[in-house]
Amino acid sequence: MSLVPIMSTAAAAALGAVLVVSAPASAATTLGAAAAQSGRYFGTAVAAGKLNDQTYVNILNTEFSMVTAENEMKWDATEPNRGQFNYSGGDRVLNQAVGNGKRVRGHALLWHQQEPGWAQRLEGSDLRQAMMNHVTQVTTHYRGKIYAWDVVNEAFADGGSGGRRDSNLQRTGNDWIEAAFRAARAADPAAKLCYNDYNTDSVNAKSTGIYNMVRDFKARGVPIDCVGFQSHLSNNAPSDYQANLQRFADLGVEVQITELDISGSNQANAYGAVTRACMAVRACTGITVWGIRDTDSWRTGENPLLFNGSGAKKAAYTAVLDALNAGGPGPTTTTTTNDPVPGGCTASVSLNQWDGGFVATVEVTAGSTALRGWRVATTLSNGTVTSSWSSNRSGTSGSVTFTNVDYNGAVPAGQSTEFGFQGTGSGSGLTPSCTAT
Ligand code: 9MR
Repeated sequence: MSLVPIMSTAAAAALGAVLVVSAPASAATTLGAAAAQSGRYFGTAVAAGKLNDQTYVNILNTEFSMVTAENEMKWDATEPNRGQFNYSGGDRVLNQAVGNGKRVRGHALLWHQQEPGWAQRLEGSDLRQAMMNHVTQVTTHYRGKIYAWDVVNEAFADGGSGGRRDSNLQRTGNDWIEAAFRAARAADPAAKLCYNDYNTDSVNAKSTGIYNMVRDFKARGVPIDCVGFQSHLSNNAPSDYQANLQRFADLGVEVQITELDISGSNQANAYGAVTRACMAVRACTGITVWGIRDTDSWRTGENPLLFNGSGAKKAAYTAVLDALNAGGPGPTTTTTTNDPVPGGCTASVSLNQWDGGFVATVEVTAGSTALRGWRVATTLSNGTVTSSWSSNRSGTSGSVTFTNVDYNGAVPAGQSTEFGFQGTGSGSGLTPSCTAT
């Protein structure tokens, strides 16, 4: 038998007790603000062609803190002819987002669908060369502007094999995925690099195949930072949805829900469950829905989104907002398999600027856990680095990244180390961001 103590509000007040029966008064009223309370983002896919639709843009600007171009950064859009790049649609989506204080997920560098016709006709080493050039060119164009890239999209087969999908990309050799990640890292060291796929929302043969690839990449030092779970769902989130996210997180990568949409009469509950699962996994850094209104969805007639065709909030919206407001442990920075670094790090800069040149000194401070290594990403818009010290550097202007050298990677919890650089032009506007490695 169990005893359930029951006390009236009046009795509780008489005893000086405080009853909290509803969400905190500070509950946020938009998806982006609610997600930000735990250090996460809430995003949506955006179609450039809808940026003239006032209802669409109002919801976009009010509710979302991250944007993915629905089609405009794909291979067919960005390189319609070999070696001729067109960034008009992608830039439009990016500039609208950045201009309204949002960040951008890049989608997608290599995918067997939406290859331009000329690439579909290539095979072998010629195709491999074109693939790597594409990755390098596009990540260079967007260097320093992208929060995370879907470097490779949908490369694993459906069904029980757990293996790779056949495609002309795959036939260039099994190492095409790691080659793409390395090329992307070299061109934009500040962007997180993700593998993205669908039907991976539970522990199944396909997600396990990807899990094994990520584990192998981490073991061999292939630069992968995150795994995207598209989560095109019907009626329910799988019962092991959270456990599946967590097993990837335990490999030392971030996890992101990248293309969420859910059809069916249990939609609101399922949206709530997916959101709560992300909130319960520290390394789940954010959620993106694949469109704003039901009428914007690729799943015509299924009404799988958070706003109806008139732009009104649905029950699913409230379920998501409540789950975001309920909180959860904040996301971590990139962690390693056996030695997580949940404390992270911060970086601050002090600048000595004169007419035509500058010296910047950067202080790296460990969080609540000792650092074993660090990476500091900066954007230098109007200057050029001529030399640097106490760090390894990649880049001279635009996106410039510094990593520790062997003698200053280890920093005790709460303590600091310094590095610096000097250059010509202006060093103003530096906002360094630190990642524990
Ligand atoms: O939503 C996109 C739709 O407008 C395109 O016609 C389609 C082309 O294949 O791609 C859709 O987005 C896909 C995304 O890029 C990758 N995962 C599956 C998405 C839905 O098909």
